[in-house]
Amino acid sequence: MSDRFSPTPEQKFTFGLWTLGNKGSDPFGSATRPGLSPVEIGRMIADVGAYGVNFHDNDLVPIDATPAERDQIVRDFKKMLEETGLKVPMATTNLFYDPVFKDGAFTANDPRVRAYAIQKTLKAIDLGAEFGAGVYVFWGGREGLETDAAKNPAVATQRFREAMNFFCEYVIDNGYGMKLALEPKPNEPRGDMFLATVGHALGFIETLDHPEMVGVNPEVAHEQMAGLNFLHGVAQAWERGKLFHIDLNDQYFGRYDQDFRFGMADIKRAFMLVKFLEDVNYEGSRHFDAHAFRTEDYEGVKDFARGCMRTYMILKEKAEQWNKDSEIQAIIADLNSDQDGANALLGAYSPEAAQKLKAAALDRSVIAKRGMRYERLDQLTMEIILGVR
Ligand code: GCO
Ligand code: MN
Ligand code: MN
Repeated sequence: MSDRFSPTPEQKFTFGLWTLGNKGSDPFGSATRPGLSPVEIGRMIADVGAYGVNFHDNDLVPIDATPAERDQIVRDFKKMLEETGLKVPMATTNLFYDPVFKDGAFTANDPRVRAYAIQKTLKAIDLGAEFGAGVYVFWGGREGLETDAAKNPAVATQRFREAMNFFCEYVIDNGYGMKLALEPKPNEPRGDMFLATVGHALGFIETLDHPEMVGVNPEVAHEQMAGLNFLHGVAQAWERGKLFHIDLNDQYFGRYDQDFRFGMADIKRAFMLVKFLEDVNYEGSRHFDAHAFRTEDYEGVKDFARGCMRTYMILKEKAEQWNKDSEIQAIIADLNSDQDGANALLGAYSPEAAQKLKAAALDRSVIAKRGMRYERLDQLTMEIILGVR
């Protein structure tokens, strides 16, 4: 059944092979769903109406594949892409699963591990380029520690920087035209991970040799795990042209890494996020980095995937309603109105501007008496979300 909440290509909804292909295993139990081949997962992603599929190198090509096996897998996957029309907007490296990465990849203490991690990533970048991926994601899954005795975090930052500089030059050298996106996460699987939040990553990027090539891939759950306001990180990245990609899912604070269906846990935050992305015309992929409950079979996995996109589309419509709501807009206009011409006192510094500002009559007790009407604004927002307005 297709209706006005069905996925559209403009939204660039994507799923990773590892998301719909998730077999339901967790630290306490084994898989509850049979494994599928990359081609089968790709077909399922196309089936639910998504725009594209992303992968880690080893989601597609097993870590121990021979060159001949690799080539056959790549051919089969390309055929599936042609048949389904799916795109591959993003690719990434698995630098967390194999035991060699138990102490990290680019920030591991053993230089052999660092060299292997960079080697693996170079090959994975080639693989991504072969599929036309425009964004290459770096999630430092094992970049961290359990004890601060293990590593000097300043040295870890330097090692991370050296690796990212290497990849930028490699991408330039090969004319791949890719953008690189760092995906921060505060913890899990490591006790603490480096570049823990969007803010850490944005600060780090400015220290690279090619900051213009590197942005972020923020994930809802990762900021919410840390108790942060995800939208604020997203907005700060977007405002500097650094929002290259986004991982949508959901998460309750104070829990394990849940990877829930988008919008499931905190509908109001999901609404404000969709509103932001649509209001600013965010043009990147809307990637769902989540997976179905362990209780589901593959029909349930499809319900999960359709649910992610459908909730997004519903919230998009509600955001349009919010933007057109005359009472809401009147409150917003009033909140930002230039009471007593104070706008003229603001702006860039000059000696004159400073003089004028120092001389201005700004009566703080009068100003402080004003009610802001945020209670009404929030209730109106709630009523739109709840569907009664
Ligand atoms: C996680 C991460 C990963 C990454 C993926 C892409 O919490 O496990 O979100 O799913 O997004 O590895 O690099
Ligand atoms: Mn995650
Ligand atoms: Mn992610």
